[in-house]
Amino acid sequence: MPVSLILFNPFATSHNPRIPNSVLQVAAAIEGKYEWVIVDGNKEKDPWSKIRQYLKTGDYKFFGCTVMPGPQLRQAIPIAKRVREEFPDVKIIWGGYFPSNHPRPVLFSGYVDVIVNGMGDKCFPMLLDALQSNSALDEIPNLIFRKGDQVVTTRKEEILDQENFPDLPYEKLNQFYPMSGYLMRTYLGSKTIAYHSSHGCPFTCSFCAVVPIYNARWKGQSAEKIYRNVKRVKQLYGGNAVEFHDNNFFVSEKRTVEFAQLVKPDHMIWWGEGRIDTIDKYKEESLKVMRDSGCKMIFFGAETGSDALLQKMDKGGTQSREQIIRFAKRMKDVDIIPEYSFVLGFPADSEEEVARLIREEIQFIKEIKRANPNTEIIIYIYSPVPTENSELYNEVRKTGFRFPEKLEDWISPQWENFDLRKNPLTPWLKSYMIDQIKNFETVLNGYYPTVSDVHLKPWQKKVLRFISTWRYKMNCFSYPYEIKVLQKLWKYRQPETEGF
Ligand code: B12
Repeated sequence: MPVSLILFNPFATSHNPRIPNSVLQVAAAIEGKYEWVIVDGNKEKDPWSKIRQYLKTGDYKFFGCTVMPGPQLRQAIPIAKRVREEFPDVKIIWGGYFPSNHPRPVLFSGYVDVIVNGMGDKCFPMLLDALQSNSALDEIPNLIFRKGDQVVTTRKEEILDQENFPDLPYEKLNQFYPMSGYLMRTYLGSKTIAYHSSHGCPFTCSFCAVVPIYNARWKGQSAEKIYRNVKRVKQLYGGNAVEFHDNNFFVSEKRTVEFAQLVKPDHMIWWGEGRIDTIDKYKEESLKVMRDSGCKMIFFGAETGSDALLQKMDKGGTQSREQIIRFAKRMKDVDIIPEYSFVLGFPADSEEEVARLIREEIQFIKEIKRANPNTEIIIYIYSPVPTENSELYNEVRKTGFRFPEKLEDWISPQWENFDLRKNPLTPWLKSYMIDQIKNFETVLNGYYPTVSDVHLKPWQKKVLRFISTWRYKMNCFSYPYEIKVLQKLWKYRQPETEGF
């Protein structure tokens, strides 16, 4: 009998669980060689009891878990710990952004044996073979593990060509959890498919967690492959819209246009994440083809209206304040909604300077809204990622900021907030500044409720706007309780935590 393993996707969201692409792609890589089962924490009330049932059969030798920072840790940590305690012979492997970026606390926890650092498609089957035969791991790429007190990081392999990767085993996932439960009702459609068509990003923004993993490399599937798979989900399970989960879907204009042309006859609305500077270089006809094919909204990291800060983030030179505003207008003309995300609360030389920058960003966001009121605004608070050698991260370290050294500390409420980029523990940000940002966000979302909240009725949006008008216009953001009460009552959707 082939050796079996459990792949675990810890709980990330109670609304709209997406197709668990991370574990599914890993499963595709070992299909035929190893038996696998999936446990999805988004779908199970008590995933541990399910995992335990599997392990008690004695058939499972490996436990693989994907982990992104934030609430996924809340299940990933205690469950890995229990696997170790009750089934000490089972090898525990973690992959995904969290362990790749924070290997030390993970490995020194004592309950994670090996980390897959970056793409797992090639190294994971090699790792399982090596663990099976008790052979050395040193020559296998993309791994991090411990030898005594030493942490060994093996050679990072070039980003893999995904064209010949096997297609994702949706049919098998469907046996564990019905695919219909993963096709979400969103602003884009009633059955939205989550598809991931590329890895990496060619840029090196110093605040971004993708950079340490992919080192400014990007590779994507061909338009034909993307279309074939999207069509497969449409035909098999009725998918009628697509949300591309790529870090940067739009790197290649040619690929984007080809995909748009292929998907146009299917009348599927689609969405993806891109860069302002990249898409600003697209030809007018390309934007038109995209819009006509169903591209209704694109997510962009606008980040800040300060050219100096853009420079510090390694995003200057190619993106500027002037361009951010001009591009919002350009998107209005082609009828694609730009979803702009901003990162507020960067470190500065003095407390006054940090506070001044926040005030300036608020006014900049209002300026964008004047240029194109349809622009959707997403606000994050800056939480550092360990991008070694970047000016920004060096500055952060000088303030005394340190990540937790003990894995369990990551699930304390403060650090969870840090991960959600809502209330980080960065020493330069004072609580009145966080209040200021959050209060502005409340008023902004009142005055301009997001179009992506499909449950909010038009009359509710009107009421929200009406009560927020005076605050928005007069820059009076403190204590916006009346707006908060309505947002809570009507379960206002915040793309920041529900989306990306
Ligand atoms: C889908 C998604 C979500 C979904 C959750 C999906 C789920 N698992 O249920 C939702 C929308 C809920 C979500 C929320 C958040 N997310 Co999120 N999310 C993503 C997204 C867009 C796609 C992940 C994915 O499916 N990738 C496709 C797979 C194929 O790629 P992969 O995960 O890299 O997997 C490969 C390797 O990493 C490795 N691997 C991964 N897991 C495993 C496991 C094993 C066992 C092995 C062997 C290998 C392995 O092998 C895989 C194949 O090569 C990524 C960005 C991205 N493009 O990856 C962000 C991303 C992971 N999210 C991120 C963040 C920060 C969040 C939030 C915490 C914050 C926020 N405000 O958005 C929230 C809260 C999460 C929570 N509630 O726990 C960040 C992490 C950054 C960081 N600091 O490390 C990312 C990278 C986005 C970004 N660019 O900033 N997210």
